[in-house]
Amino acid sequence: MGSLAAVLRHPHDFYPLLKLKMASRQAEKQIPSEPHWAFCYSMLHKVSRSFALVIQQLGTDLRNAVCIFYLVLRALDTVEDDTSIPTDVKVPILIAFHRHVYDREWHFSCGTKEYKVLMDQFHHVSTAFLELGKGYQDAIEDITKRMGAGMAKFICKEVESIDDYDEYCYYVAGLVGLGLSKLFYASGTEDLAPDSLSNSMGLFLQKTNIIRDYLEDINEIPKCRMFWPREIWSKYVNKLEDLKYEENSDKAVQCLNDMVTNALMHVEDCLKYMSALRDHAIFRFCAIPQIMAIGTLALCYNNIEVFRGVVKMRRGLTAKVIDRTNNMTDVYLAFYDFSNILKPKINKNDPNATKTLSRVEAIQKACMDSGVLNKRKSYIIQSELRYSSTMIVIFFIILAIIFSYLSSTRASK
Ligand code: D61
Ligand code: MG
Repeated sequence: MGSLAAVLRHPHDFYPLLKLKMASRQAEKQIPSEPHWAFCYSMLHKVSRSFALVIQQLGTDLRNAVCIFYLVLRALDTVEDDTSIPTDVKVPILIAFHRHVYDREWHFSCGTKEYKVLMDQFHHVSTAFLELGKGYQDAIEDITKRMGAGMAKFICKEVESIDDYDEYCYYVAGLVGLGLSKLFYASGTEDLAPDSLSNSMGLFLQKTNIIRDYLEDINEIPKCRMFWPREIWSKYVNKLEDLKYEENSDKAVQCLNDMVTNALMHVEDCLKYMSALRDHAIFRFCAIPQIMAIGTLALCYNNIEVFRGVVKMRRGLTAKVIDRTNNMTDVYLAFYDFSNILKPKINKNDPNATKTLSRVEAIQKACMDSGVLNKRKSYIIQSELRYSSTMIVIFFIILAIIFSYLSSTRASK
């Protein structure tokens, strides 16, 4: 019923949503027959709401490697995220995780729901890992080792400075970017991207998650998790959790805007990274999550709801992004449009207004300088207007038909 209401409110979402639904049905049908690969792909669909579909569209070899890369790191992250595991148990597991992937007997039960299934049946993941090419295995092992060590370091350490924040995000997401670039290179279709650009791809996604998930992380049971750096929040409140109390609403929004401005720093690097990609499937795999991130930041900026519940892009808009992201022109248009949504939300009394505005303008300039912006009008906003006016016309035609039908049946009675 909720989705019917959503489609009625945004009728232009209907077609992309239908297409997305059919694509995910298709993906579910394509699950391989060998039990370990079947487990890995069905797990991927269960644990990764956003990445499964774009991973599914990669060529077979690279797809298998990225799928296992994802599941290995998701399992490592399940250990990191489980706040009920005592530190002295958790740290050695994180540090040795890169060796466990070679051991079909190894497993460690933790996490909940689908994550628990992934952990309990991890032998399927290690079996599949052992079937990958040596180049893929080495890249996955190397990143898992470095990420595990980084996570272990931050188990006993809080995110104090902005440098700590960047360092933590490097371990949990920047390294994924480095690893993916290596896998793309190993697949023979792409050049090896510079580490700093690969890192920015991960940082932009991770920081967006950390901003959006404030409430979920602070309310984590039995122990809250804190990723917002003290160097930023201490300018606004005495304790990070104070941001969620209604009496601090003004300060909370200012702090949130500071965090969004910080995340926007990575955009130019991300555009540069994506503009160097050649393969269409790899391009979409990289670009769709990035567009979702800038869309989420535009939605979160100056939005008190981040401290009250979940702020997410509506499913229809997500479906539209998946449907329409095919080349760099689409990416520039999307980044331009979403920064245009954010721009009018900047309040000149916000302590970081000037900084945020100059960030947004720098992003818009990068999109402009690509020279593709005037070729096509718009990505999200204009098409919504165009579609909705068409829909209003169709709506009235249908209404007229129903009305004339009803009046003719009444007349014949
Ligand atoms: C191109 C395309 C995709 C990219 C990329 C470049 C560069 C980096 C990334 C994806 C990684 C972005 C991570 C952002 C989401 N954050 C998390 O999931 C947090 O966990 C971090 C540690 C595990 C990372 C697992 C991962 C994620 C995405 C992948 C991947 C591996 C492998 C291949 C493709 C994508 C977060 O998780 C909790 C949650 O958000 O639910 C956390 O614990 O902080
Ligand atoms: Mg984590």
